[in-house]
Amino acid sequence: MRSVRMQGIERELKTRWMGHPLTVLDTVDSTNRYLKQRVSERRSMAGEAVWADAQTAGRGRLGRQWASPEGRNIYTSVLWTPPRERMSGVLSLVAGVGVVHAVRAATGLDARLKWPNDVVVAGRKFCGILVEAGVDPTPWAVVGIGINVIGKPDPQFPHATTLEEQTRAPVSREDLWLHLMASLEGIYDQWIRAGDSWAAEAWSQCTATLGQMVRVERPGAEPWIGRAERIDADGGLWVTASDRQEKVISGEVSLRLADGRYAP
Ligand code: BT5
Repeated sequence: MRSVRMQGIERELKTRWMGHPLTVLDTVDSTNRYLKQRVSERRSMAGEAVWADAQTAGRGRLGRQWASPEGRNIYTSVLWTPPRERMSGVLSLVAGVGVVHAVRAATGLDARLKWPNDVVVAGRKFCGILVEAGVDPTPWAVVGIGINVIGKPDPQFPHATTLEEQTRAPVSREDLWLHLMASLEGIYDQWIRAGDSWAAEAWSQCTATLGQMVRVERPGAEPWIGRAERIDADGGLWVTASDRQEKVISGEVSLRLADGRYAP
């Protein structure tokens, strides 16, 4: 059930546009699906958001699922309408930086980004980001963010954690959501002014991946190990070994540390 505070949370927002207007739901199949439908019905506006207390069909990338139990987490989607020339993998970087800054501000935890789009603390994933975008009728991006906040993580995901598990103290979902909207607005506006390479640099400042030896796993190909060197503004990751250098693209590969761990 949505809390009373969650229900009226839009009144507490200090943002100019991010998170307005907000729809708060007890349950929905997927907040991304819900917002995309509004886009397709031409009923949406930039900054519009949805926050559900539970999802029955929460989605990850490539058809994977996002576990979305009720009463404990954040499942939220926000609509962005960037200029056409800014539509690329950079959107996911911008969203990731926004989440990291919000979680650090709200909890003090050392949240970091694991390429391409996971947010981790102490090597465990507490947040996933799913950006779905298109240009019909005009450029749009639905930025979906799932954050494990309260209680223990689902034991079926060995790399998962929750913010409370990490802080060992209560964390307010509502405070965190307010931080999230403020942080996303600040990072988005700065990205529009400063450019895509600024976003890649901001991402690089809060990553757990760069500098690490990583194992690049591609379906049907031999895995190989190299150093994660840098990220391009389109989100591609340069990995270098003694005999090869490649830009790996999210969706094509999965990345683990060379020693098999999920993240540092
Ligand atoms: C993601 O996908 O990490 C993106 C997840 C985005 C979820 C949000 S919630 C609001 C919005 N509405 C939606 O329908 N989706 C977005 P991916 O990188 O594919 O990771 C998915 C994998 O993470 C799964 O295959 C599991 O292994 C693991 N996983 C699933 N649920 C998890 C959870 N609650 N916490 C940690 N790991 C989880």
